This record gives sequence, structure tokens and C-alpha cells, in this order.
Amino acid sequence: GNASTGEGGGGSSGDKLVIGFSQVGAESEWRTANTESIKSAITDAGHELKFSDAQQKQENQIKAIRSFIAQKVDAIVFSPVVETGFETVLKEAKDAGIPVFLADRAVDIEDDSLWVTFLGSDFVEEGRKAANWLAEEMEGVEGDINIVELQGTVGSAPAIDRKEGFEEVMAEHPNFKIIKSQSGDFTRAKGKEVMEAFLKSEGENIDVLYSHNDDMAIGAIQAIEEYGLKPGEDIKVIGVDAVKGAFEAMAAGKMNVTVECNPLFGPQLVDLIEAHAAGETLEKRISVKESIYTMDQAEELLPTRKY
Ligand code: GYE
Repeated sequence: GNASTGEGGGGSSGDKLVIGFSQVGAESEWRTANTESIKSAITDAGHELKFSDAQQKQENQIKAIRSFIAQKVDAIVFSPVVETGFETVLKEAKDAGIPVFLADRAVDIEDDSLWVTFLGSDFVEEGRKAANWLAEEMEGVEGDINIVELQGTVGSAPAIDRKEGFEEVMAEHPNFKIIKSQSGDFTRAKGKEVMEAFLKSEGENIDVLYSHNDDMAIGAIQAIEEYGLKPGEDIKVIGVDAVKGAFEAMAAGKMNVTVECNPLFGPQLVDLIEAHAAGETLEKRISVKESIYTMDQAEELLPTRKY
């Protein structure tokens, strides 16, 4: 039937759509920029937005999606907190004929007919970029390089993939050692708290911090300073996202590098929703373009950063 085509919902492009957006939370600078980008792209295009903030809890997202289904929205935008456990609710959306667009984070579900497309970044590649930067930075350094890792939210696509990509490159560098690894849930407060614990047990042994996002790195920088060490020098600091806070920390010499993860894909997402409503077939995975930025570029680029 027409269950998964969105027929009878939106119609051709130019029609006003009702779009439900289930966002992860408000845990980071990245997230705030992403929420703003998606919300304004939807309303600027003349569509109606129903927004729900899950506060990093899966059960809140399942509730939100059920409520969007009950309200018979034309499309659901969904950024899953974690990769697994959404099969049932996504089947309910499919059965109701409501197309689901995965934004930012992927799910680990076999049946890819449960969503139209995934628009987001290649988190594995981001992990590789972080480790490749470190390999270059540490070239010629003898002996073990002791790394502590601040992981993102347990079970989330960016935490799983950024670890995987980093470890993949590490395998080529036997002197790279991850001596501690724990989740800081992508927040500054948790990043600081976990870094304090790392410092307490490992102290000056730590050469490098690899943080799955900038916010946790910024929290950790504070912990390093309070401990009496120099972030960026005594401990090299690697982040991911390339938010303004990271550029500020780099310009101050406290952070060494950030791998870009661009959150400003709202307009691209709305184009995809409209294209689908107009009957176009979309690729299953669509990537956002990005780069990496180092300390020496920070001052120059800071005024141009949009998030
Ligand atoms: O890197 C982090 C946020 O899913 C890519 O989530 C996103 C990540 C981002 O909390 O800062």
C-alpha cells in the first residue's frame, strides 16, 4: 500500500508539512546549534514544528514518537540517544505511514525500511582523524604515549564510532596506550568530574586526553588546571565538534585540536523531507562535510565560526 511512501500526508513540495522532531537533549554546544538549525529550517520553510527534548533519555524519545504518531504528523525527525531499542516504535511509525528521517545519530537496526534516510556525520572517520593528528604530533617520540579517553553517552552512535575509529588507527601505533576510558555523557560537568578521577589515579602519567566532544574537553581542561598541570602542554587535549568554546580554548593555548562535526544541517534536512514528500527516492545515508582545526588556526578562524 502507500504506508511507507508518505502519500496522503505531505503531498508535493510547496505544501505545508507538520513535522515532529525528537531531539536528544541539550547536553552540549553542538546540540544547541543543531536544535536551532533544524527548528529554524523547518519553520523558515513554512512548515509546522512539533518539538520534543528527550533530556538524553530513551524512554522520553519513545513517548515523543508515539505522540507524534497519535497526532498524525506528516514526517518525524529523530535523533536517537542510543543505537538500539527503537525497533518497535519505528515499526509503529511505519505502520502509520509516517516517514522517519534519522538526523545526526544512527540506529543499529537490521530493517532499514524503518527510516527514509540517515543524514549525519561519519563518526568513525572523526575518530580516525583524531588519532591521525596525534600520530603526526607524536612522530619520533620514544616510549609509551599514555592516553585517557572521555567517552560520549554510553550506547550512542558517536561514542561507539569515535572510539572505533580512534582505535583502528591506534593499532598501527603500538606505543599508544589508552590507560583510562570512561563516559562523561557529552557534558562539561561530567567531563570535569571524570577527568578529576583520571588525574587522581594517573596524575602526571597522562600525556594525552582524547575527548569524544569539545564540551567534555572544556570541563576536563578546568580539572587539569585545578590539578596544577598545563592543558595543551603537559597534557595534549583532543576534542571533537569544533564548537566556539573549543576555538577559544585553542586560542588560549589550552586545547590542541578539534575534529569538526558540523551540526548546521537543518536546511539540508528540510530539503530531504520535501524531496521525499514530492515522491523522490533518497540515498539511505547522506553525509555532512567537515574538517579538522588546530591551535595555530584558532585565532584567525574564531570570528568566522557559526557555532
Ligand atoms: O558530538 C556531542 C553531542 O551526536 C554528533 O552529540 C552528536 C554529538 C556531539 O552531545 O557534542
